[in-house]
Amino acid sequence: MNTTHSRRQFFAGAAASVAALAVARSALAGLPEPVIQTSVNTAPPLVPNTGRPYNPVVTLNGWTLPWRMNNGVKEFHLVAEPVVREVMPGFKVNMWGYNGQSPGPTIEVVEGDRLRIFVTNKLPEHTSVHWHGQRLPCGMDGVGGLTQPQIPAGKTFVYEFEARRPGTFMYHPHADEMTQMAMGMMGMWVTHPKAKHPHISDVDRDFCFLLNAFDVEPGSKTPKVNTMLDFNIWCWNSRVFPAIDTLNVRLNDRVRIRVGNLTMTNHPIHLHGHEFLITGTDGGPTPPSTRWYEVTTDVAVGQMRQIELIADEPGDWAMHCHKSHHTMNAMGHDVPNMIGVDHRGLVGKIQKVAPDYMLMGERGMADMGEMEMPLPDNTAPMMTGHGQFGPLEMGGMFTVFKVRKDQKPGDYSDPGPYKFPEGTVAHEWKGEPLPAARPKASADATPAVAKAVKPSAATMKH
Ligand SMILES: [Cu+2]
Repeated sequence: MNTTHSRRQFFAGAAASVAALAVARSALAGLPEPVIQTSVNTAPPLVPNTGRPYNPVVTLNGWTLPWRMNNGVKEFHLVAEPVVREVMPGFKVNMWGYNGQSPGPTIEVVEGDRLRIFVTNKLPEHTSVHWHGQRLPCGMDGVGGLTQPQIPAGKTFVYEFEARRPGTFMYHPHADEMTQMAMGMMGMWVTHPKAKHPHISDVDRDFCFLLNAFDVEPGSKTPKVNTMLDFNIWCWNSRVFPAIDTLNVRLNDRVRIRVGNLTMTNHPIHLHGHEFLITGTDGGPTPPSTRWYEVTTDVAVGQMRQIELIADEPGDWAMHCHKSHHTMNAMGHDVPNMIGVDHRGLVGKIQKVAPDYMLMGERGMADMGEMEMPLPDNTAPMMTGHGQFGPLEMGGMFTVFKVRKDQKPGDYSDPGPYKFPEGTVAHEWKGEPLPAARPKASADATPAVAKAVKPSAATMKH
């Protein structure tokens, strides 16, 4: 992180604290002080020092909301408000979120906890909070109009319920949902088991993040909220590669990763180098007899998935959505196929009249990762990121699962690039050229498959 960036964070932080103070002094006397987060970095796990103990999660590029205990009730204070989220350095988006960030903070509680959650609405319109997946009294379910009056702008509502079952959950508005979710209003919720649970294992590392997506025209700062499918910024916790923090673990750690999907499409989440089990879904922990190993799991819209694995292969393992359009950033969709066309020098001229114009390279698209073509202000390059061997040509929903022998227990910091043991990296073959194996040409040029499926006169009669 460079100095300019830190300074910007400092000023943003100062402004946010002033805003929080102003609220605390007036309308919110008696409520828990709202905690505002100014950093986009992954916060260390929040080890509970009040309430019942549990093994905390780590939220990628996020944090856990602190609480206070009040006569045996855990009290949280969420503030729904406009925020500016740094999606990647140099690319800031006007979003709506909670307590200074989108997504909002992760809420972590223990099965059986009695909860009181104050929600202050600092948005320009009404809102509500739906506690996605929870068992709770119907009037606490947060569906504006159906189960409660909307929370008007400027007002604070209170939700009270008990965390009845352990698992991975989410929260989001059930009020002007299309707008408010397209603007980034959402958060994760983890309910830890109150005692040893037969279907929940103790893990060494427990990560969580949300899949979310935005439609931000290159050069603009505010998402378009009417978009149904054609999003161009594919995020994990409102960040895109290479600005999504890596998941850093110690060799042989048991690792749990919780993923929730609040985009408008499904995301097959793929991990390299390891098989994993689905140990939890929306409905809670899965019975072990229902589990099988996979390397990709599809997370459908509105779903949560918990995957679990032993990280027993050291290395820098890619972890990403397997839809290739979701591992690139803005401008990936409208470019024509220019393979074979020489267009050198054209892009700069065309961008003068059409700032978001980009061309696919004449040899494929890899040039775009390498050259970091000139971009309009405030957007994310379509294919970017550099590894120790060169450009990655990625973006969007992509990060790295880093498994290291010497990563200390409890240390979540990035260990840097993997040191590959000598002789274990794919490399150029410098020996004799090998003869290329080709199918033998025959006099009859019809491919074998076409021949096999060609219906015979006999079968056509039926
Ligand atoms: Cu995807």
